[in-house]
Amino acid sequence: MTPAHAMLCLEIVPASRLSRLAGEKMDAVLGGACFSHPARARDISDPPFLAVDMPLPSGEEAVCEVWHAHEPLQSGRQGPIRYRQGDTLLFGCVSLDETVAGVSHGARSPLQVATDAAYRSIFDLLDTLGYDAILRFWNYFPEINRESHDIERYRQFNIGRQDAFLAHGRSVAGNVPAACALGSAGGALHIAFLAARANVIGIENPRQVSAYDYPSQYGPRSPTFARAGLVNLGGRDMLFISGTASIVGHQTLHHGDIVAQTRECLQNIAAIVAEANRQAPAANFRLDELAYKVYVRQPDDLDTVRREMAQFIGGPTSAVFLQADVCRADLLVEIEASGGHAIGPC
Ligand code: 3EB
Repeated sequence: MTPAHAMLCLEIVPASRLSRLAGEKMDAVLGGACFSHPARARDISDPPFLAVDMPLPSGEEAVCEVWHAHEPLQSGRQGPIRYRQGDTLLFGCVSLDETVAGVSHGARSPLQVATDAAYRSIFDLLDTLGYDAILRFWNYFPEINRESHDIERYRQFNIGRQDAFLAHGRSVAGNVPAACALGSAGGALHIAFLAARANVIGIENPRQVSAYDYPSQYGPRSPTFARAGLVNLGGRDMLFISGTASIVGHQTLHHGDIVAQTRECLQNIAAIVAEANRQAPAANFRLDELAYKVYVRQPDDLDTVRREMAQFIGGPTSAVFLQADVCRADLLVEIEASGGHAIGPC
């Protein structure tokens, strides 16, 4: 039986409308993230929202993704984390300034130190409050492809993240959380996360080597994320698909070809959806019923990506388009998606 209300609902709204959400409507908001360039001064701290410096296609207003929960909620803070929780769900976010985090830590770069500290704080919080399942991490920080301290910043991030997983006795392969990691236009290291008192299953993509098994040519530590997370909340199967790129096996395909990279991303998402449906046959996830977030490296490619997506997916879809650097210099586009929850208006 399908419940009358999904426990979780994702709504995309212009930032100007978020500030006007009040009272009862805001009570049901878990939190979210707003994207604009430059990042707006944060005018909302409860519920917890990230303010990420990330350009939109020209002319578009600042946009927010807003997670609503259909259960009573209360807000809190622990260390650097702002969060809002119900009996089942928790959304949290943390913004750490590398320049502060990185004071005199020897060989470890400021980004690695900040990432390690942020993830340890998150795991402390989830352990304290008893949320077993992490449905999704979103990671944003500037200059993701720049090299410093003799190593690319994305790789510094991967070391800090994996160290925090290990420090908390968490597995760094197999059943790990879904995630994305994108280069913002500036500002702090921002991490948002959605967790639940539930069981989440990590889904892998048969077309790709699992990221946690990437060979060392991509950095001294493999990235700690699964291709997707599958969870049942309130009787509904939900799927959180990680950032997905033009990678087959462990290699980037279609250098410099935005059309082919977009199609390869979508083939990968289709393969992940098929794998999720194999593990949860009743779910029947469909490409044209997912909510998408699309990160494009070069603004001039936005229209091409939009067109390829419409052609591949067909039907009406919810999609947010952003300009961001992707975590390998040769990747031009990355697409994430989720489904099974309600899609707004919530
Ligand atoms: C990839 O498949 C592309 O480090 O958390 C996608 C999703 C990517 C998540 C992460 C990185 C991450 O390797 C990059």
